[in-house]
Amino acid sequence: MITLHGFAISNYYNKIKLVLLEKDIPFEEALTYPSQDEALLKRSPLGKIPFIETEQGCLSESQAILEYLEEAYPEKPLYPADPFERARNRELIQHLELNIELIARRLYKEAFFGGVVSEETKQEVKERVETGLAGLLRLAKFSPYLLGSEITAADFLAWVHFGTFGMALQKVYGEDLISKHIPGVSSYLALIESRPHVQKVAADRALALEAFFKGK
Ligand SMILES: N[C@@H](CCC(=O)N[C@@H](CS)C(=O)NCC(=O)O)C(=O)O
Repeated sequence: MITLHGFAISNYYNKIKLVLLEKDIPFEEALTYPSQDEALLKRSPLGKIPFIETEQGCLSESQAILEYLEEAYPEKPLYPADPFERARNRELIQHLELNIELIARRLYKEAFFGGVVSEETKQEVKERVETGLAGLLRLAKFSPYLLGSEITAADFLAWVHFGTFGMALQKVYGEDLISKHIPGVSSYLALIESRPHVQKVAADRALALEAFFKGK
């Protein structure tokens, strides 16, 4: 049995949780917070979450975990069968995470953790996120899913990441930058949210966010 470590606010945690649910892989969740404790560093090299615990050992980095789950549990694939289409899926995922999520992440300190981000950083992040979103629109088809008529891994993580960085962008800039660059994104998100497993992850995230902001 796989144990998924992390907490339900984290987008990278929710990425793996949704993949596990959609692939029907049995797993249990363990509430684990990032830390620099030696015991945790042995399981996740930078003390980050998520990581999974398997019979063979621990594995961190959500994309490596996703690739592992696809290979070890091929019954319900989340990537297309064709090698080029698979690569397009990974291209979109990498674009979304490297060129949008990781940039927007620089705002999370202010958006979620009560810190302050400088005006200079806010300006730079806005420009780079807008460039990233414009690039996403060039890669994605929205027909109706990101890369065609079948739902794929890219859709599950796009839904997770849009939720988190969308919230941060809205809080910091008071503007829905995702809709500005990707018209029709709300009906796309509603389509993904019609799936029961997505609703489960959304409900768990909402509960965790409520508890988190109450504790602030
Ligand atoms: N590249 C990593 C990113 C994971 C990540 O950033 N996790 C955050 C929570 S969303 C974390 O553990 N942060 C604590 C830290 O940076 O020390 C992945 O894809 O799993």
